[in-house]
Parts: sequence; C-alpha cells; structure tokens
Amino acid sequence: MRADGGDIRKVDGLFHDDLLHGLITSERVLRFVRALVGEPPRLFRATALMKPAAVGSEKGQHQDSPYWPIAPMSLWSCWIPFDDATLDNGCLTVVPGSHRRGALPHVQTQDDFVVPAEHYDEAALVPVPMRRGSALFFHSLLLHGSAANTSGDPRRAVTMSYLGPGHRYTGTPPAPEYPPVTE
Ligand SMILES: O=C(O)CCC(=O)C(=O)O
Repeated sequence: MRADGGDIRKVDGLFHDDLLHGLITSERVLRFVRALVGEPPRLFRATALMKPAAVGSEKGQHQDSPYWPIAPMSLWSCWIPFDDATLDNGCLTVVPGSHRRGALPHVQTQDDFVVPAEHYDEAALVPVPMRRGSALFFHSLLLHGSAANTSGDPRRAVTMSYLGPGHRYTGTPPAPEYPPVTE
C-alpha cells in the first residue's frame, strides 16, 4: 500500500489475463450469463476493481449503461470479490429494482459519474456484504456503488460484463470486436 493513497484502483481490459479468462469462461458463471443475455454471450468488460486499505475511496451511486456505448441498456455484470466484501471495506451497495426505472440523470464529479441523491431514495440503498469468491450478477441499469474502505485490509474484486446477440454498438465507428464467450 502506498502511504499517499496512489495505489492502482482499476485495471481495465483484462480480456486475455489467464486468471480472469478462467472466470470469464467458467461454466458456473456462463450458465447464468446465457440465461440473462442470450446465446452466445459476448464479453464487453473485464476489469479489476481495487479498494486499498484505509484510502480506498467511495464509488458513488451510478448505473453502468448510460456511459456504455451499447444498446439496448440491458447488459449483465458478474462481480466477484477476492476478499470478503464487508460494510467496513466497501462492499457494493444497490437499490433493488432500480434497473426498471430506465436511465437516470448522471452528473460528472471530480473523478466519478454519479446519480444525484435527489433522483433516488437513499433509504432504499442496500449494502451487499459478500464472501470472497461469491458472485453478484446485476443488470447494467441497476443503481449501485460502494462505500470507502475504512478497514485495514484491501478489498479487491473483478467484474465481467456481458452482452448478448440482441445488443449493438452505438459508439464512434469502428465497432470493437466483442468476441463470443465459450467454455
Ligand atoms: O467495485 C466497486 O466498488 C464498484 C463496482 C462497479 O461500480 C461496477 O462493477 O460497475
């Protein structure tokens, strides 16, 4: 851990990482992903999300789809902590059912993209403590975030996001390749 809090927080594009490849293509993950996005699933994002001990900051409440160039806004992510994710080290917080509200307004903060508190009921936020190695599957319009890590231990996690045959790229051409994922 760096005393100045300058540790790496996020590593994106881990499509070819050996460890993550095993998770991305694991039957235990794919059987849910297939049911959620259709066949064949394609990989949109594979990212490590680090919350270092003591200095890991809050991730504000947000939806993923509004800043992803994919339509329709119905991708699914699988979030897996490598450490027990607790109330103290920044487990995910979600607003159940919020994915049914469509895209909510987001604002850019200094280093984040968040839904202002007037657009949701903060009392409806539910923390989701998880054992390491367990998985949370969530819709790309689910309002979610995570608190700061105030504990003495890191909270490390990976997230894999998948799209299906009915999704299309809406960003600036050329469209990236989203390869089908098979076991
Ligand atoms: O890992 C976190 O703290 C936030 C995760 C997140 O926002 C995401 O996976 O979209």
